[in-house]
Parts: sequence; structure tokens; C-alpha cells
Amino acid sequence: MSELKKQTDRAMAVLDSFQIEIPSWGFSNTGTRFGKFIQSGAATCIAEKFADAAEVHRLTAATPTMALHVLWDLPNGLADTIQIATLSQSTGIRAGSINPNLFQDQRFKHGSLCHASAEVRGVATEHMAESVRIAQQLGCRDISLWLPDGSNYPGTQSMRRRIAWLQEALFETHKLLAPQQRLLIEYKPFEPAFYHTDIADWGMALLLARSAGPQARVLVDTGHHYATQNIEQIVAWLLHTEMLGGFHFNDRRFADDDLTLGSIDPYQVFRIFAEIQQTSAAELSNIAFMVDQSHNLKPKIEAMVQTVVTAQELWLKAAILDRAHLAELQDQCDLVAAEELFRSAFFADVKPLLLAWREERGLPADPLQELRRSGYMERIAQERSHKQTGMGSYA
Ligand SMILES: [Mn+2]
Repeated sequence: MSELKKQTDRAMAVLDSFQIEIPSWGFSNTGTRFGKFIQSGAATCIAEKFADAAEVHRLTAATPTMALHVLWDLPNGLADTIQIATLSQSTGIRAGSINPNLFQDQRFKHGSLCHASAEVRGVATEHMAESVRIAQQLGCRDISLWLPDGSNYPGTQSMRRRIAWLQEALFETHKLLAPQQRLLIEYKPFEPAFYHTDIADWGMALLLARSAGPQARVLVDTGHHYATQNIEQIVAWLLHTEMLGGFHFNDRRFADDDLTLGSIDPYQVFRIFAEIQQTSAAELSNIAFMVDQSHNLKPKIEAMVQTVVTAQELWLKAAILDRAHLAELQDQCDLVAAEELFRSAFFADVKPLLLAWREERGLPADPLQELRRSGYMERIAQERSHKQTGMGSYA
């Protein structure tokens, strides 16, 4: 077999197996704390979010699941799972991770799972339980928790007591998991709180996951780090300790900017992917790849396709890295040769391989161009424009 044929076959397999979950909130009108700019084609209901997700999957063949946010997508809780199941059936998009919402209830003003009041903690813990039940009903593996709790001023809350309350709540939630289910714990150093966040970094998330139980893992949101932090090193540690549950991919320049993947620093995404690809196929299936983005100004579906295609491209670049050769160069401490080999995979033009894969699988050669050509965006803008409102929640 020729070298080229071998490389092409490998690329086909790599792309066939690459899947990334897209978030329902990436299709609706979102904003910043200063306001929202309304897009006429933004999804206004769960049916439209499923339709848009199906369009992204049709173009990329990489997004068979959609993450759901409990309050935004299932406002009636468990009762709404019937509608979700029906939509899932009609669009071919499965419900993905279930995201509890502990930041919109007025009772959570001073915290949810970490609130000083046992009564409020009880309300929040019950919402976690409801999220687990929803996930079970829909056959979803992951309950993906981002906890907004924290405090704004020194001395106003007991960090120590809140650790214990949080451990207890996560332990109680973990007890409800079915054998194949997982609790993913996301961390973030600041925002909405600006003095302390109860799960501020990967170390805290790791310890909380360990104390919650064996089915808890850490979730890495690429935007939830201090500037200059070495994210791939965190990934290496979580892989080494078998505690990496998944990712929320996005890009940023300053803080948690939720920009499209690779828009600011594609090399960082490559470095993370290269780290992940050192794991076995079995381990890889335990890492949930998810997008967590807010497309304030870019057209929603275009932005999503852009991210998915960028992910495919960078994943493929990481896959063509000659790992065996790199290991030799690392052992020899041949710094320049090792770095050049590593960078050459990043700089490699994998577009011909992607094109060959798309052709082989009957996919559009250029997903973004096909999206514009299809007229889908004009159609939804027309159908949905009268339904848009500037009010309501973040998503
Ligand atoms: Mn996130």
C-alpha cells in the first residue's frame, strides 16, 4: 500500500470517529451583560434548536448530539422529555449532556449548592436530582454541572463551610446516577462572582469529583482559565489520573469570551488535541467533546459550522503527528527537531484530506458555502423574525 493511501485511510478513520456535541444555546439569541442584539434567524424554541442542530450535522457529519440546558430547554422539567424525545426522533439529533441551571432562580442570589441556608441548598440539590432524572429518561450519559456559586467581597462568606456543603450536595447527586451515567464538574476562576468562586480551578474540581464518587469527572472549559495558563498540561494531568470527563470548547482573548473555536489561538487547540490523542481509543470514548459558545454577533449556524469544521481540521492535524518519531526526539533531547516535528503537523495542510473524506462520505465539499447555497438561513430568518424578542434570559 502506498504511503499516500495509508495516510488517506487513516484520515478517513480519524474523521469518521470524531464527534463533537453542540449546545442548544448556541442557536438562540444571546448577549453580554450590556444587552442583546437580535438575529432574525435565531432559534426561538426547542424545535427550532433541534432543526438547526440537524442542519449542522447534515453539513459536517460530526454533531449527532445536542447539549440541553434544563431551564431553557425543559422549563417543565421531566414532563418536557416527551417533546424532546419526539424531536430527537424526527430530526435524528440525540439529546446530549444535561446541564442543570443553578443561576436563574431568585433564591440563588447568594448561592445554590453552597448557599448558607439549608433550605436553599435543598432546592438546588433537588434541581440536580431532577437533572439526573431527565438524563435517565432521555438516555443521556452526562450531567454537566457548571456551578455559578461564589462571593463578591472578602469575609462575606465562609469558604470552608461552603466546601463541605458542596461536597455533600455532589455526593447526594452522585448517589442517584445510574451505572452508566456520569457527573461532570466544570470549574471557572471568576464570574459571576468576583472575589471567590466555589469551584475555581481544576484542582478543586478534581477533589470534588473524587469525593462525590467514582462516576464523577472533571470538565475543562477552555475559556475558564487565567490568561497564559497551560491548559494542555492540565489535560495531561487529568488524563494521567483518569479524571478527564470532557471539554467545553471555545476560544477567548481576555476572559470567558465564548468565541468560535480556534478564532484567536488555533495552536492552543492543536496542543490540547495532541495531548488527548496520546490516549487509547477506549479512553477516548470517555471524553465528551462539547462546544460551549455564545454567538452574539456572528450568524448562529454559520458560527457553529465554522467551529465544527475547525475542530475537524485541528483534530486531523493532531492525528497526523508522528508520535513515535516525536518520542525518539524527546528522548534524545533534540529540541529543535522535536519542536519542528510537532509544529509541522500543526502547519500541515490537511484540507485535501478533509475534502477527500467529505467526497467519500457524500458530504458537501465546503460546508459553509453549502449552508449559504442551501437557502436555509434565509428561510429560518423569514419564518422566525416575527417571533424574536429582546427580553428573557441569556439564552
Ligand atoms: Mn462551559
